[in-house]
Order: sequence, then C-alpha cells, then structure tokens
Amino acid sequence: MRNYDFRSDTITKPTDEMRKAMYEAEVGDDVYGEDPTVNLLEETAANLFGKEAALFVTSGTQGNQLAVMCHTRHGEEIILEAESHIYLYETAGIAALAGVQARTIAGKAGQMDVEHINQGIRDHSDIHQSRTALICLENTHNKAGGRVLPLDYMQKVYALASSKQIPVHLDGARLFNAVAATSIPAAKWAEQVDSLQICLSKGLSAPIGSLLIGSKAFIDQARFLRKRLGGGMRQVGVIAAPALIALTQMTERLVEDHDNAKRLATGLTEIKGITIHPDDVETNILLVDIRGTGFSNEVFLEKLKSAGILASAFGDRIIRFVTHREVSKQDVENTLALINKIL
Ligand code: TLP
Repeated sequence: MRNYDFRSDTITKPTDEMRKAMYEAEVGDDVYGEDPTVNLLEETAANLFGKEAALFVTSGTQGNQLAVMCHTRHGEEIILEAESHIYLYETAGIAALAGVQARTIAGKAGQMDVEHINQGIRDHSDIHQSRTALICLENTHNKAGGRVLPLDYMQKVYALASSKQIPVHLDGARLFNAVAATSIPAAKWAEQVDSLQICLSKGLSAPIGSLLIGSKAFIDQARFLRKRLGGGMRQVGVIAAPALIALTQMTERLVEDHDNAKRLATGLTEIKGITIHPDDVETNILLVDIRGTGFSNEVFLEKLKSAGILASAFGDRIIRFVTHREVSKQDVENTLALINKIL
C-alpha cells in the first residue's frame, strides 16, 4: 500500500542531484577550515542573508542552542514564545547548556505582543533581578501551524530590543517558507535579527544540516562552542554539497507545498467533524481540530494509518499535516478521498 506521509517535511529524501553532488564533492578537514565545499556553503549563506559569517551545524537544534549559548551567560534570562521550538522541543537545552532561565510569553499566531515583551524585560539595576540577555523569535512558527511572523512585526520587536541593547535570535528553521509565502527576500528578514538559524533538511530536502548566521565575532564563538560539544566535523563537504543545493536551488519550489497545503485544508473543511480554517494556512503546515469527530488523537491517527496516511498529534485533538516535496497535488486529492472514505 502507498503511504502518504504528512508527518513532517523532515522526511524528504535527498534528490538525485544532491546524491551526485555528494559523490563529487571536494572535501578537506573542516576543523582546519580546509573543506572547500563547507567554506562555499558558509560564504554563500552569509551573502544571501547579508551577514558577515555563517556556520554549518548538524541540526536546527544545534544551531539554536549555540546561538543561546553565544548570546547569554549562566543565570541570565531569555524571552521566547511559550510554544516555540526552542522552549518546547529542544530537551530543555537552554537550561542544561546555556544555563539560562526562560521567560515565556504566550503568542497569537506565533507573535508575542510587543508590549508584553517590553513588560517582560528585566530591570537589571534592581539587585533582585536577572538580566534579559536575548529575545528569540520563530518564523515560520511551527506550533502555530506554520504561520508567518510579518516583517513589520519583526521590525517592531527588533526596534524594542535594540533600544534596550538586547540581541534577537531567529529560529528560522522554515524561514524560506516565509520567503516563499511573501516574496520578501531572505536578507530583509535577517536585517531584523542579530542571528538566525535556518534548516536545510526540512522542505529544502537536504539529508542533514542547518546554518547559523550572524556577525563574524558571533560565528567565531559559535564555532568554538560547536567544537566543545564535539561538533567539529572533518570531510563534511559530502553533506555540505547537498546542503548547498538545498540553499540555492530548492527554495522556490516551496510555493508548491503551500498550494498543496491550501488545497488539503479546503478539502478538509468539507469533511464532517474536522475543523480547519484555510485562511490560517499560510505555508506548508496544517493544524486540524478533530474534536468534532469524537475520536482521540490515537484513534484518529490509527484510522488514517489504516488507509496509508501518516500525520502527527500536535496537541489536544489537534493533528498536524505537513506538505513537502514528496506529496504531490494528486497525492493530496487521493488523501482527501481516503479520509472521506474512512470517516
Ligand atoms: N521540528 C520538527 C520536530 O522537532 C517538531 C518538525 O517535525 O517540525 N525549529 C523549528 C521551528 C523546528 O520545527 C525544528 C524541527 C527545529 C527547530 C529543530 O530542527 P532539527 O530537527 O534539525 O534539530
């Protein structure tokens, strides 16, 4: 039976071109700074985002954690959205590695109210209080259903942060989905933050890897801390080569995933018991409310699975579907027909 796998865009396999590039990649010892393919990838990313430097890291989590470690000292506080990936899904790394305390603020569609951020910033002149060392944003916002944080919102947050000399880090695991949804180029978003992390292994289909991007001093420090964590890698041109293809050739096709997500959402509105607002679907993630079906997440997911459809639980009777390069327009139609049948 054919599987329709909507669990995540992380499941995308490397393209044939990526596999060929892996085979042919020029390599060297990257700990010595001698892997030409890694160097090219890092330079290309820095240029694309209009920043001084970039660092190839193993994962989005590693990039985010290094960013928090670089921007903060033990005992400081960081502000982040209450359902952000860094807070929810990174094994409490910010506490374990950076030794910081999280001040979470509940957002709407992934956006923390700017005034709430302002109120959350510590008055460090008071001896009782820690120092707010960092503000983190996530764009697109995963737990909010792939919502785009508008550029003018990011400008407001950055203006506030800059006025208080607090750096801003962006978890841009899916920033290219925001680029595809708005046609606003990558560097424009990067102007509104001090550092950002982007994933190449999600919708962009590289087998592994993320990039951490920022100033030269920030990236030097991140490179040092990556080494400390055992993340100094050797002939990794073999994985930088597909990552370079992901960065330079795979971003524009993300609009197809967005169109497919929209179609899936519209089709699902016609199925009894399922609640979804297609207008909320801005990129490639759909959050489907299944309360009306009377099924638990487990039962609902089992039913889908019996028809070859895979999705994931993402909250109390909320199911997440993610579209990506390996689900076609026709697959979406087939999925809708199958869901109709099983429900
Ligand atoms: N997200 C994964 C899961 O961890 C939930 C997914 O399937 O969506 N930031 C954001 C916004 C992410 O969505 C993810 C991965 C990461 C960071 C971490 O990236 P990796 O998995 O490369 O460490």
